[in-house]
Amino acid sequence: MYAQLVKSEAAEETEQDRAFQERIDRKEKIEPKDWMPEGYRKTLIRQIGQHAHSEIVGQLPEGNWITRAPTLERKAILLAKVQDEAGHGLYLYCAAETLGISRDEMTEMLLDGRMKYSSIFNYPTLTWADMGAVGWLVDGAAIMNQVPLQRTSYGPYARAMVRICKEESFHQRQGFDIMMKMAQGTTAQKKMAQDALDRFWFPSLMMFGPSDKDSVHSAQSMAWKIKMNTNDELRQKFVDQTVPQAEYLGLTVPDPDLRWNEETGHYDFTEPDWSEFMDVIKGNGPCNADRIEARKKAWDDGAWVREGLMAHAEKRRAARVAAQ
Ligand code: FAQ
Repeated sequence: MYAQLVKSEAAEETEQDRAFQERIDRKEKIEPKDWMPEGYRKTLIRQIGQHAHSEIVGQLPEGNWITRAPTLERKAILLAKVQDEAGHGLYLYCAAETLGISRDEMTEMLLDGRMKYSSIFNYPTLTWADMGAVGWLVDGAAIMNQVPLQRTSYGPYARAMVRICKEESFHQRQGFDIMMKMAQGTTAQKKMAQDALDRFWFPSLMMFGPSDKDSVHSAQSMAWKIKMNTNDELRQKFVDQTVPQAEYLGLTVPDPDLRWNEETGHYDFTEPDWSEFMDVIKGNGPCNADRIEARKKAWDDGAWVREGLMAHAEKRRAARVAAQ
C-alpha cells in the first residue's frame, strides 16, 4: 500500500515536473506562488543570491576611489554608480526573498562561505584608471550576461533585470569615458590605462564562469531558462564586442594569440588561467579576506538598525492588536 502510494506520488511529481517544463518551453513566466520543482527554486536562490552579493561586494573596489576621484564631476558620477549597485543588490535580494529565503539567511551564508559572489571583486583597484576598466570591462561583462536574463523564466528576476540593465549601460559608458580620457591624455595616463586593461582583461573573462565543459549547472539552468546562454557563448560575445573598443582607445588587449578568425566570424583568444579562477572562488584571491571582513563589519555595525526596526515593527503590531 505504502509502496503504491510512494509510486503514485512520484508519478504525480513527474507529471507536475512535465507540466512545469511545458510552461517554461512556452516562455511563460513562473511567479512566486506557482508550483516549482525544488531544484528550480534552489538554483534560483543560488544564482540570484550570488548575483545580489556581487552587487553589494562590488561596491567595495569602487568605493575605494570615491574620496580620490580627480574632479568633483567624476566623484559625483562614481558616487551615483556605487549607489546604483546598492540598489541592484536590494532588488535582487527582494527577488530571492520571493523564493522563501530571507536576506539575513543569505547574508549569513555569504559570511560563512556557503554562498559566493563574483570572482572579479577579489582583485584590487590600484589606480584611477581601474575605475575606467571596471566600468568598461566589468560592467560590460555584467551587461552581456544580464541582458538575456531579462527573458529568464522567473518573473521577479526577469523584471529586476530590466532596470538593472538600463543602469549598467550608463555604468559601462562612464567607464569607457574614463578610459578614453586616460588613453588620450599624457604618456603616463595612457600607460595607466594600459596597465588597468592588462590587469582586468583575464579576470573579466572569468566573470562568465568556467568553460562549458566544466560548467556543472549550465545544462539544467538552460533547460529551465534560468540561464539563457552558455558561459562560453557569452564570453565569446564579450570578446567580439570589446576588442574593437580597445582598438578605438588605442590600447592593446594583453593576449598575443588574439586574432580575428574569418572562418568563424569571431575572435580567437586565450582562455583565462582556470587554476587562478578556481583559487579565487575558493577564497584565495588577492582581496577575498578583505571583502568578507568589510561585509562582516558592515553587518555587525548595522545590527542596532535591524534591532531598532524589529522593535518598532513589534510596537506597531502590539498597538494594532490593542486597538482591535
Ligand atoms: N565568480 O556551473 P557554473 C556585476 C561558480 S554583477 C564566482 O557555470 P552557473 C555588477 C558557480 O557559482 C556580477 N563563482 O555556474 C557590478 C558554481 O559554483 P556553486 C555577477 C563563479 O551558476 C559591476 C561553479 O562556479 N553576475 O558585476 C563564477 O551556472 C561593477 C560552477 O559554475 C551574476 O551573478 C564567478 N565568476 O554560472 C557590480 C550574474 N562563475 O554555486 C559592481 C548571474 C562561476 O555550485 C561593480 N549569474 N562560479 O558553488 C550567472 O549568470 C551565473 O551564476 C554564472 C555562473 C554565469 C556566474
